[in-house]
Parts: sequence; structure tokens; C-alpha cells
Amino acid sequence: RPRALSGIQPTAGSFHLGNYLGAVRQYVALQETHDAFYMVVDLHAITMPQDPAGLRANTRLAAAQLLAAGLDPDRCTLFIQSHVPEHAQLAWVMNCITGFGEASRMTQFKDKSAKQGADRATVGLFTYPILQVADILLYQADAVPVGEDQRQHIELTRDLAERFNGRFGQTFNLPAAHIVREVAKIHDLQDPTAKMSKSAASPKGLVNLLDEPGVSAKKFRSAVTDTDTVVRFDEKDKPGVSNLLTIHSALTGTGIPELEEQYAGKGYGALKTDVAEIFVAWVTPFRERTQEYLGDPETLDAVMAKGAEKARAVAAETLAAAYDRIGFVPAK
Ligand code: AQP
Repeated sequence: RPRALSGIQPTAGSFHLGNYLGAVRQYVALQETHDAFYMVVDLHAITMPQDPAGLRANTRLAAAQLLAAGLDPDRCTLFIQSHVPEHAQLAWVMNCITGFGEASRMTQFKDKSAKQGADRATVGLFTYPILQVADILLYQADAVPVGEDQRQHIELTRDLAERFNGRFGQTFNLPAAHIVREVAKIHDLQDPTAKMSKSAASPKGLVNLLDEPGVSAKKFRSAVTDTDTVVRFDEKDKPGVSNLLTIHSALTGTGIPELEEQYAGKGYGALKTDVAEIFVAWVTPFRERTQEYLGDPETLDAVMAKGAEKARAVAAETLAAAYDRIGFVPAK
């Protein structure tokens, strides 16, 4: 089976709809076809300031949401990144073959550090993509399910893998981003040209899966559209309507052309109300399942511990090969 690897940050507590449709849903699909490794990336989380108790709670909450979304520990390997020390170890090696200018070109760092103020951004935030490179290469991943915003980091992963292989001999598999075009970028409901993001300026356009469903329904009903009235998919001229159609289609499985027909002559109000209802119907059992997993922290921790053991077996082998190629004396 080909390998898949991906990770999600525990920083915000609740996943948002963009995380789910762009990434987590693909994790669930790929566990059927791939030898899949998924992790809660707590090492990545600390590139931004975290409250220790909050980080611990949110890490378990992220694991519970992954299980609630449909990840099955019997069909994939689910773990917490910091439980596998090889991630930090290989990241150091990869840091040492990355150019400073190359790392400086990562747009996510530029965006995030600009928001924080350049002097406050940490070196960890700067090297975040290189830790991600290590995450992927350790598992010799073929497919990396992510949203569009991660494409550049996967390109960097391929570049660094090729560089290492070229200098030291074949060690790493070259991965490819697994990006599902239709849902690769879910947009903010209030600012439909922007990505839905946990760090949006206003929470009004952000749909958190664990919020009270009524709160999210209201956000859908007051989603920004345009002054026209025709329900038509047109990302350039009708980004708000197109985003609602994308979400509708993703949650119901109905094709966009069919939806356009269905809403002919109906106007935007009907579309917004329907998407709100469809979302609430989907998210209600998701929230319940999340609470069930959270209610049994011992089982949750045991699942993560078993996952870490499986992950370490693979990661340790890759790290040992990389250390050997680089010229480190083996530890006896
Ligand atoms: N709006 C989105 N549409 C599609 N996919 C998305 N992803 C994030 N936002 C969207 C994908 O979700 C996965 C997990 O991402 P993360 O844990 O790195 O979270 P993030 O990218 O930091 O999430 P945010 O909300 O976008 O955070 P900020 O505001 O900090 O940048 C990834 O595969 C990502 O592509």
C-alpha cells in the first residue's frame, strides 16, 4: 500500500469547516487505500505562544475530533507528534541543508510573522516548514492530504528530499500533495475571497465544528454574497455564493450543476438556509461523538500511545538511515 501522512494543529481547540473539508475528510478517505499516519502536531503548535494547560486539553480534543470524524485506529496510525522524538531529530538535519533564503520565501511564514510583528515571531515559526518536511519524510510518505495553503511546504519537502538524496544517497521517498481541488480552499463566510482561518480578524466568517450549532447556522444565514440574485458557481464574480455551493456539495454529495438547477429562481436566502440546516444535521452527531471520546480520556490516551509505538517503529528506521548517510557514528 502507498503511504499517507498528515498532521493537524491543536491550537484553536475546535477544528473549523475548512480544516475538515480541506484535510480531515481526505484523511478518512485515504485510510481505506493507504498505509496512513496522522498526527496531532503539538510541536508545530508551540511556534505560537500556548498556555500549557490549554495545549494539553486541546491536544486531546484534536485527537477526539479526528476519531469523531471517522479515523479508525485499526485502519490508520494516529498519534501525537511529540510522542515520536524522531520528528525533532530529523528536523535538525533538514534545517542544516535548507538555505536561509529558501526558508524566507515561505509565504505562510511571511503572512504569520507579518500579523505578529516581525520581531515577535519566533525562530520556531520560521523553521516550521522544515519540521513539516521531517514529519513527511520520516514516514516515506507518498501522499500528503492537505489544503491548498500547504502546497508550497510540500514542494519544499520534495526539494529537500531530492537534495539530501543527491548529496548522501537515496534515503527519502518523494511525496506528492494530495489536494482535492473542489474543497482545497474553503472561504471565510464574511470575507469570501479569504481562506477560512482560525486567525481571521473576525469570528463571524469562521465556522467552528464544536460551536453551538445554532451559532454556526446564524453565520451561514448571514454569509456575505453579492448584489445579484442568480445562484451560479463563479469564484471570480460570486465568491460568496460559490463558497456556499462548495460547502453544500461537499456535505450532500450533490454536484454543483445540479445545485444550480435546484436553486434556479430561488434566490440566495433559500441557499443560505439550506446550507445552515445541512451543516447542523452533519455537525450534531460529530459533536456528540467528540464528547464521547473526550469523556473517556484513558482510552483516548491508550489509542495515542499505541499509535506512537507504531509510528516510532517507522520513524526510527528512517532516522537511523539518514544519520548513517550523513556520517554520524552509530550509538552502540
Ligand atoms: N480554509 C481552508 N480550506 C481548506 N483547507 C484548509 N486547511 C486549513 N484551512 C483551510 C487545512 O487544514 C489542515 C490543518 O491545518 P493546520 O492545523 O495547519 O491549521 P492551519 O492551516 O493553521 O489552520 P488555519 O485556520 O488556516 O490557521 P491559521 O489561521 O493559523 O493559518 C491543513 O492541511 C490545511 O491546509
